[in-house]
Amino acid sequence: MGTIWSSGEPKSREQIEMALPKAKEIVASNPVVVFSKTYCGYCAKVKKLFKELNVSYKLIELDEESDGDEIQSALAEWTGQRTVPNVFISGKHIGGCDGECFSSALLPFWLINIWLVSWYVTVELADSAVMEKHQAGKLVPMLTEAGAIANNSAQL
Ligand SMILES: N[C@@H](CCC(=O)N[C@@H](CS)C(=O)NCC(=O)O)C(=O)O
Repeated sequence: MGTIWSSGEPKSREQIEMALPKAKEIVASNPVVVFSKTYCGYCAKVKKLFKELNVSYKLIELDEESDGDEIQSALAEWTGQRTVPNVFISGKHIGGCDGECFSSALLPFWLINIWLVSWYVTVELADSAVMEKHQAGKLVPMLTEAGAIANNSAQL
């Protein structure tokens, strides 16, 4: 099992290349997929929201899979996102929970007045995360269209 900061030994190209089709197959054959880790607080937040919204989704706990590290590396190559949760709806990469890491990482840029670029990147990344999509009212329609919410009265 990996730690919060690393996911074990670096994976070989061959291992990643074997995991990539598996990750793609999981995403292609399920309307909603959450790649998660059991101890991850951000993942718990997304799982709690999906439970409240009554979402049917495929949950892959990477720290419980024998090839979880390889799948995580394959997802990183495929989507550019290494962290969990890593959420897909209708085959589309949605992103993580709330993008907090990205925003705080941009603080130094604000301090040296590259405010325009920082603003653009922050908005782009924030909008790609599950919580922001939900706050913007975009998540439930996506989930409903994907057939993952039976009754879209769940407008929490
Ligand atoms: N801002 C991200 C943060 C996600 C995050 O930092 N996840 C941690 C686990 S709690 C992670 O993936 N760490 C790297 C790893 O476990 O390999 C989000 O909201 O999704």
